[in-house]
Amino acid sequence: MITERSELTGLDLTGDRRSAFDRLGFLPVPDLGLSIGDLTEVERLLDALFDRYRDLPGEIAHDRAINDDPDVVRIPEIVRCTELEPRLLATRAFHVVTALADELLGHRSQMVFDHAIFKPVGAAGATSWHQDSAYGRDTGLAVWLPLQMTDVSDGCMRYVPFSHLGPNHEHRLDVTPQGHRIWHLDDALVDGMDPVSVPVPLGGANVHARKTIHGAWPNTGQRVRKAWITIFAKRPSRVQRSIDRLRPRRRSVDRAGTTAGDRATSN
Ligand SMILES: O=C(O)CCC(=O)C(=O)O
Repeated sequence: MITERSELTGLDLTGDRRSAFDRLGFLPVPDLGLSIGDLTEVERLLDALFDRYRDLPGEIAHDRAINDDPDVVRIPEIVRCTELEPRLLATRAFHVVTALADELLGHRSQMVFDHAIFKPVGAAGATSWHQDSAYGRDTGLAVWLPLQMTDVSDGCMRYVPFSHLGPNHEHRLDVTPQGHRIWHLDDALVDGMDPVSVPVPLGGANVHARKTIHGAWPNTGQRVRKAWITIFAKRPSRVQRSIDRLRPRRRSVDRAGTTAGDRATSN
């Protein structure tokens, strides 16, 4: 396995999963206890959404790459998959990732956003470096669940260890030819921060905190790199939920929990 740093060497993954996650800002979970059938169930539902990719509105289905060729989609993304396909919420995979989020947040969690990125074969696009906090709230976490074994050549995730303990960096904004807004950090800045690549075996996942700097390699492999990403925040208390219900409703809330007017709507 090729990695930029010899994988997680030198990083302390000891202790319970929550303390390792709090320390590093991300956590590889090599085995979620899911069966092939559990993963296939998610894949079947997401495949059906990606079959509709070209028919879905641009706010929902778009290319995350800066790409001038409308015939080639380099980093196809569909956001709010669970709203389009609520059966995802009934999958065993969803229950397992929710339990993982509860464990790592040390609190009952709720999913606040989800999206899927299916990187095609032969149209390699790297997911640019960013902190999810560039899109809104800086607390909570994302569970990155690939639907196949994912090595560097398939387009695995990359993280900067401990970056969740540092600042919210100023991001640059790119607007794709289709009008999709992408906040990103310069490669040169992040390359100097000693990032690590984190391949995932089939049935595993990676989790990262919203302030953790991350990106993903392009898919240069032989199969579509499919990943379902669910974003969780601590579930507010019953009292807080009642107060929230009394507040005037915000018109549209993005994956980060900020209103559409605050910032872009995509990680
Ligand atoms: O799946 C990918 O390529 C990147 C995912 C990511 O960066 C994110 O969910 O914020």
